[in-house]
Amino acid sequence: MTVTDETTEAALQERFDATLADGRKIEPRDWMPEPYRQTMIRQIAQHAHSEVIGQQPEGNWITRAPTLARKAVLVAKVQDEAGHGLYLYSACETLGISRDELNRRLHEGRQKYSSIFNYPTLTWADVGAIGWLVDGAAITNQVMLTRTSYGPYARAMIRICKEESFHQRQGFEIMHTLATGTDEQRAMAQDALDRWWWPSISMFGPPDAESVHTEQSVAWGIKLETNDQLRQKFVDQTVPQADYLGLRIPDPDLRWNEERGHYDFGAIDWDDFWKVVRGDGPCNRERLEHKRATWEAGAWVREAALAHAAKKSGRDTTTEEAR
Ligand code: FAQ
Repeated sequence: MTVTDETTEAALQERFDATLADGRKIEPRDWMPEPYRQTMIRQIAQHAHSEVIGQQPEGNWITRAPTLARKAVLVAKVQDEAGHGLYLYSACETLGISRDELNRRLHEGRQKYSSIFNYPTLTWADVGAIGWLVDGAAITNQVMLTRTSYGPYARAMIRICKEESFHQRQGFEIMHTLATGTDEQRAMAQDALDRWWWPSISMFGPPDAESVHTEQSVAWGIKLETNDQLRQKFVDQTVPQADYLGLRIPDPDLRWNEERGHYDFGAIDWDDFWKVVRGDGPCNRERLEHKRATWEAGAWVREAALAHAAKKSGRDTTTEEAR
C-alpha cells in the first residue's frame, strides 16, 4: 500500500466513523470497512432466509385452518413472510452479493436461518403460539433494527415491523379464543405455550458473554441492544400477556424481581439451542430439504420471468424506436 492509499483509507475510515458517531446511516454507495460489509451480509441473509423458511411451520396449517376466515388470515400472514424475505434479499443485494449466491450458501449449509423454525407445528394452537411468541420475539428484535446503521436494512425493517405487529396480534387472538374456549381448547393452548416458550426465548441468540459478534456489532451500530437485553424485554412484556390469557409459562423459576424491576427466569438449555443451530433439531433436515426442493422446482418460473422481462424490454425499445 502506498502512502496515498493509506491516507485515503484512513480518511474513508474517518468518514465512516463520523457517520456512525452522528447517528447517520451508511448507504450502499458509501465506503465501508470490509468486515462491516461481511457482517451485514451475514445478518441480513440469515434474517431473509429465516423469513422464507419461517413460512413452512405455519404453511403446514393452511389446509387445516378451522374456519374460512382463519384460513384467509393465515394465507395472508404466510405471504407477508415471503414478502419480508424479498425486501431483505433486496437490501442484502445492495451490499454487492446476488440473491442466487445467498440461496446457494443457504442450500449448501454455509449460511444459517433462525433456530426457531426447526420445531414442528403439531396442533392449530401452534399457529397461535407462533404469532404470539415468535412474531412477538421477532418484533422485539426488529424494532431495534429499524434504527440499525445500514440504511436499506433499517428502512426494510420499518415496514416489516408494521406487518409483524399485525401477525403478533392475530396469534394472540387465536390463543385468546382457545384459552377462553372449551377445556380441550384451553389444554391445546397451554400445550403450545409449553413447547414454544423456551425455543422463543432462545431465539434472541446466545447469552452476551458467549455472543461472538455482539461487541463489534454494537460498536458499528448494527445492534443497539444485546441478546440478553432484548430477551429480558420480551420476557417482561410477555408474562403479563400469559397472565391475561390465564396460561402458565413453563418456568418454575419465573418471578418478578422488585429490585431489578424485571422478571427473573430459569436457565435456558443452551446445549439444546446449539444442537438445533448446528442442524440437529427436530425439523432441520425437513426444512432445508423442502427449501432446496422448492428452489429447484421453481427454476422454470425464474427463467420464464427473466425471458419475459428480456422480451418486454426488447419490445419497449422497438416501440421507442418506432416513435
Ligand atoms: N438461530 O454472536 P451472536 C422471524 C448464531 S425472523 C440460529 O449473538 P449475532 C419472522 C449467529 O448467527 C427471525 N443461529 O450473533 C417470522 C452466530 O453464528 P454465525 C430471524 C443463531 O448475529 C416470524 C452465532 O450464533 N431474525 O422470526 C441464532 O450478533 C414468524 C453467535 O451468535 C433475525 O435474523 C438463532 N436464533 O446475533 C417469520 C434478526 N442466534 O453467523 C415467520 C436479525 C444466534 O457466526 C414466522 N438477526 N445464532 O455462524 C439478529 O438480530 C442477530 O443476527 C441475532 C444473533 C440476534 C439473531
